[in-house]
Amino acid sequence: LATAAEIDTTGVFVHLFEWSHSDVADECENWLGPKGFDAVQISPPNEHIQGDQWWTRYQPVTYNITSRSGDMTSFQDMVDRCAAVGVSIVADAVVNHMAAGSSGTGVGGTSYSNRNFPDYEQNDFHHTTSLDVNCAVTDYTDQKNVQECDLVGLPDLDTSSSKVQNRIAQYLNDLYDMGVTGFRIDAAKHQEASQMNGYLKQLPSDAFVFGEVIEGGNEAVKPGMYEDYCSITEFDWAQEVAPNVVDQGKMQYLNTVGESWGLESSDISVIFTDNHDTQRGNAPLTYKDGDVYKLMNMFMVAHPYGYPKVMSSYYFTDHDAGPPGVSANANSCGDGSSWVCEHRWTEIANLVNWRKEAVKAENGKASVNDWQVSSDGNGIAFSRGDAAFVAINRSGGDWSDSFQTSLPAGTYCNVMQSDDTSSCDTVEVSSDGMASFSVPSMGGVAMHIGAQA
Ligand code: AAO
Repeated sequence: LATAAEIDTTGVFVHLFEWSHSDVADECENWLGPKGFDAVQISPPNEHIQGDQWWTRYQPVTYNITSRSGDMTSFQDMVDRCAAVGVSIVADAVVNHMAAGSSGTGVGGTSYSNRNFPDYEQNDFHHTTSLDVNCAVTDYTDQKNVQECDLVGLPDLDTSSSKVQNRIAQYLNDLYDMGVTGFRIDAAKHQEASQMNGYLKQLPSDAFVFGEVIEGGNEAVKPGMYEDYCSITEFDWAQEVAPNVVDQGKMQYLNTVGESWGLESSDISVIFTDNHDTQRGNAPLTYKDGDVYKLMNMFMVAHPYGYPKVMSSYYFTDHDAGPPGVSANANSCGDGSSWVCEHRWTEIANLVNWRKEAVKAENGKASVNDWQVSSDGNGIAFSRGDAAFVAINRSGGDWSDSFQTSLPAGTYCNVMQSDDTSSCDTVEVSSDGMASFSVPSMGGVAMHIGAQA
């Protein structure tokens, strides 16, 4: 049994979308470990259909560990090397359905035919008039339609069956035994919650699980139905927060973001500015929006609500386009044509250890204090306990002020610029906690007790 740290949902994790196992392993050692990231969500590691599109990964053929990201050996090497630097692996588990179509061959060479796979026969899938036919998900106001029909033509596993539950549990436990401690349950909304629990309850209790359940107005299936069994994706966080970052003068309203905004409870909510679907759909902001996007990520990582997941993308214009054919570690991050690597943007990356110091000092009681707002409502500043302070400025001009912090007197790195204590730009905090500095337009200033010059 490989060892990996239990996932700490007060931290921050990153989705390295479509990264290869060997690139993820390098990134853990070179970047994610030192910057304090808690975990990496990887693309589905199991055998999928052939093809260049990114979404081939969401059509399983077997649960063998072989995929565009690499084989079993590279997978185990990644899990071990990440665990060694304190970074856990969250596997994207595609277990609601199998591959579509009348026949095909997976990337590992396994053949399948219509609703027939090595692990499942036609009777293991939901069906209607005959074993090889099923209805389509068409009506989100009807729970049975959502959970027993096929999502975009993908054969829907009958999760009421104990055979199916046990096979899924076996797959997830195999991953756990290899050192994977977290799971994203893809299309969890399309499985009845207690049936999903039929396999989740077979996992060790320290596994971190979150279900992909998109809240939709007037829909029959709600995130709340899953909360007894796992954490959930809180898609509304981005929808509610983004207008306050995009529109002028509204940053000032962000201090109360959380349950009072109608969001699910903080301790079970995974939040993100965008994900691999919404960045190709209705995400309010993505990497394509530049600085405004960066500001929203800064707020996400600094503010205590939810378990933040940083999206790390590749450049795309074509919705279906698969990942670039070069390694993310061949100096291709941020080159404008291959990997975007949002998680390496200084202001996002250096706030991860900032959040860690804040959480450590808060002792389980998340707090936003010293809330300060600029005169135009575009600038916000706050402390987290007495360990961390941040100022974020969304206006077109710099914001110069004297700020109240709760930090002990000292000389701190402005970690938005650099966390290198031997060369960073510094901020002086006096014995009454006051500090005078200028917050750059469309940027920020941040200090924490772990980075003192
Ligand atoms: C591909 C082809 C298809 C082909 C199929 C089979 O594209 O043309 O039929 O193969 O051959 C991914 C791709 C699919 C791809 C699939 C398999 O996105 O295009 O199909 O791989 O290769 C629903 C589900 C949610 C799902 C989402 C895409 O509830 O679980 O659709 N996401 C996951 C993955 C995703 C993946 C799959 C599932 C399948 O993250 O990458 O698909 O494994 C409303 C509903 C949501 C619904 C959306 C989209 O959302 O509430 O439940 O998600 O619509 O249909 C506002 C509203 C909100 C609304 C949202 C989006 O926020 O409040 O209600 O807007 O419009």
